[in-house]
Amino acid sequence: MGFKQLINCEALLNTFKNKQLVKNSKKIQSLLAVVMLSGTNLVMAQSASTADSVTAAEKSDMWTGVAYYGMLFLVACLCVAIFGKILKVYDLSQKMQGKKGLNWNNIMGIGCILFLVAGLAGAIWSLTVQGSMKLPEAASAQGGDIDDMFNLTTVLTLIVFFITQIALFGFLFWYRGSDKRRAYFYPHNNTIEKIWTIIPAIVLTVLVVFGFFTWQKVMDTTPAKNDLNIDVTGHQFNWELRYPGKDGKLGTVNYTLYSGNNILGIDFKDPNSWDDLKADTLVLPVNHSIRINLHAQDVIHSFYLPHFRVQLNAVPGLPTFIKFVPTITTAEMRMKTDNPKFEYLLYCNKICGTAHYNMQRVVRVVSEAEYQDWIARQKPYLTDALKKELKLVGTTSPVLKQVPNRIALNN
Ligand SMILES: [Cu+2]
Repeated sequence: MGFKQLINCEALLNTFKNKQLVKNSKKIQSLLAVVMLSGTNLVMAQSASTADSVTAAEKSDMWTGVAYYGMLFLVACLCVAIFGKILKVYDLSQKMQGKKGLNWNNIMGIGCILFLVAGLAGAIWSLTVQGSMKLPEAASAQGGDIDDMFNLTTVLTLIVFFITQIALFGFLFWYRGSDKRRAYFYPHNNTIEKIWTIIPAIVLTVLVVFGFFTWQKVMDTTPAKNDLNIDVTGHQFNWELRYPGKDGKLGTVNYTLYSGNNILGIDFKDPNSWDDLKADTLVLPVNHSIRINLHAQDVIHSFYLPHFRVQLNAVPGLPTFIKFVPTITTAEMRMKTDNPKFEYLLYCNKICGTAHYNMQRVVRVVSEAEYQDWIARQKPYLTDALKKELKLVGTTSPVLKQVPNRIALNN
């Protein structure tokens, strides 16, 4: 073989390879995606395992990630495929020997029943195992209504789920293909049409009406005389809590007044703001109507109190309000949950940035007397540093009343 021929041969081989590559490129790309996904998962698992605090139990848990279940699924698919091929080979060999082959209709019918049993067992397992991890009893008055609605919807959907799944796979088994019977042509039945239109219509109407009244009750934020107004401001990545002072009124806020010392932009021209208090914990008196005024300073956050079944978005430039009545104190909930360290928590329920997961505050529900004792110990927003910034050093309360003109400088 001459040199030229060798070159030609190699070129031909390359063209062939390229064609094959183009053909297989989609397969290769999908395979690569799967490998990368598993790779990322493993890397993340490894980085978690390098942390000092990771215990042996947590290390074993790292394998039960996406890759583990993905692989398990692939292995299960492979087993089913191999079992199917074995049956097919057995079937062909029987036919080659002139014997009657396998009855595939029976095999598929039994497969459907096995799928039904496995699926229902999985659903019951999920309900009992995951279901037992649900939140404790609702700690607010309207939380009970929301739970009732949730439970009613769950029960109704479960009934429909069990009936339809058993009917679907049961019919696939009972009426599987057979030489002994012919399919019956049954195109229309008015009675059946009426039943499966009227029953869901009634059930859905009940759910919608129930939901409508519950929504009205939960979202009624009309201010009332005995409301405890608390300002909650979300920013990346914390919640700021502002309580009214002795006057029971919160001063107005204006974002243009924001400064390093006045992080809420409180308008100190408003006398109501002078005794506003800063708090680290959201302390709430039990059985007292709480009205939360929500603000956000950068992106949308979400004020989320899962134990009270309360959630509302905090939107920049749009104050939002929510009212609720806490009914179970932290001490009572510690007894109920048999957990002496139990704390209610305020979370952010909008993925608002990198440290979103850590945007939490402890919420403590206490008796009225404990609340009064706690609020008396909180520090005002109008700190010495702020007075200095607003040129109020040395001023006493009566002088402070002349503040408006002097603070005009700040605007
Ligand atoms: Cu947030």
